Amino acid sequence: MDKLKSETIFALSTFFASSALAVIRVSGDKCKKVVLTLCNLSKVKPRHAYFCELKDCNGDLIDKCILIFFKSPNSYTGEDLLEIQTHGSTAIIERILNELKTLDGLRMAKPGEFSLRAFRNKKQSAIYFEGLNNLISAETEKQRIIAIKQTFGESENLCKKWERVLIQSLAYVDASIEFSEEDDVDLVAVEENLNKLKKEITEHLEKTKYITQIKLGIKVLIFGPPNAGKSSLFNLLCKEEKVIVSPIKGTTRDQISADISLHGNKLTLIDSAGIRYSSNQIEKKGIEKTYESLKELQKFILVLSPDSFNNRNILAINQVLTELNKKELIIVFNKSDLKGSKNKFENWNSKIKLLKKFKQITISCKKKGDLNQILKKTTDFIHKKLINIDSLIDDDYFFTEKRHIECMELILEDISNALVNFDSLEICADFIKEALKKTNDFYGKYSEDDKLEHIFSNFCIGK
Ligand SMILES: Nc1nc2c(ncn2[C@@H]2O[C@H](COP(=O)(O)OP(=O)(O)OP(=O)(O)O)[C@@H](O)[C@H]2O)c(=O)[nH]1
Ligand SMILES: [Mg+2]
Repeated sequence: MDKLKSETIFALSTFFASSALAVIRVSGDKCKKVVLTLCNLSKVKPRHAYFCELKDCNGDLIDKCILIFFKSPNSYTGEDLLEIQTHGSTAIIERILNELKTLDGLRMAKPGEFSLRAFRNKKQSAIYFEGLNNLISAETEKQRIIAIKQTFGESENLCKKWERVLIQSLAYVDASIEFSEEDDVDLVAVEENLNKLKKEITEHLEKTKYITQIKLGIKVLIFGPPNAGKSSLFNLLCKEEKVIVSPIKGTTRDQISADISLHGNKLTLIDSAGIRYSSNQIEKKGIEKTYESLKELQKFILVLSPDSFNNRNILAINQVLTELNKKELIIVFNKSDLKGSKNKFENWNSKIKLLKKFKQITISCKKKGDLNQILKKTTDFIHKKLINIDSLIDDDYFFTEKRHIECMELILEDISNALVNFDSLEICADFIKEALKKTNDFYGKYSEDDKLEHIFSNFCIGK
């Protein structure tokens, strides 16, 4: 800890690319030395913008910059902090970073290290910094709204509300233990409040689990009869010829997956072996995998084509749809360029009544013309009808991290134990105390060092 404190760190806080401006941050005791060495200023007033020359150790001009000094503890990190705003060329940035590296006692910051130092200096809670990290990486309006709640207090207020219920419950239980002769303490209300709290935290836990899973990537299986164009659609969405496409039925034998970004959402797209009876051992295994994924996953794209309309395929697809229950599915009618395709698509719909339950789109992966347009039409459709995460996020989302899930699970366990032991008030009180300790974990108050480093290592460098 002391060693960390004695080291002054620096990093580029803006993007490493050509832009109008770049901001380099320096944090630690050596800030004033940097000001003197690079800018030849022997004194700097805190929170004043200085327009000055930035020179290397030979006295050659690197760039002119704006320099702002924040004196400890009134800075982002709580340490002396320097912000150097220069022109944003990669050459200038690199030159300054190299110059800083040569100064004694200075080193490049690790990802999230500025925030970690701020946290250690008790500037803000862990939820605040996690929110800030989410705010920086927010790609959609809903993500920004959740991040704002975390950064500017709403999520923390919710934890504090939970904390208050626990403190109050503990006070009543303690009072009841101490004054066991008297009937004044309303234990029924305490039990009711604890039950309400359990219900509320459980709801937040479920939502958070859902949202974190989505953040990691939504798995979408492309399935359908052989030769319908599943791999062609997969390649179209990946924007590259990732997998083999051929007129031979059973070309795809194993599952192949690729991560793609669809309207800012991470998707793991899986191409699969076409569903049919096959005597080929390898293909058979591939088809088994398709069936397993149909059981495991939640979101699917069914690809059908005019030339795959036959009794065998109708039977197989009908069976799959019957077993899908409430899972989410969209249908892509592919090969619309083939003659008579419209009739064949109608035939699919009339032979398998269940198909009409699902949203459908007609495309051609091979149509001559603007593939970009087809891609846009298809991705818009997938986003709207299968993926649209933003529509799943209501105003009631406050948490996003795996760490938050762990905290909530532990608190819930203690509350459940407290409730189970409501007849033995001493034991009940102990569990409420435990739950209270764990609410502190939400703010990161009692987190061990390595746990903290883990939280902050997800941040970008320079934050
Ligand atoms: N006319 C036409 N042909 C297409 C279209 N999409 C794919 N094809 C062709 O249909 C054949 C099968 O395409 P694939 O993408 O390999 O089909 P698949 O469903 O992955 O087939 P398997 O892996 O064998 O199950 C290939 O010859 C493709 O070029 C389309 O929109 N129109
Ligand atoms: Mg294929």
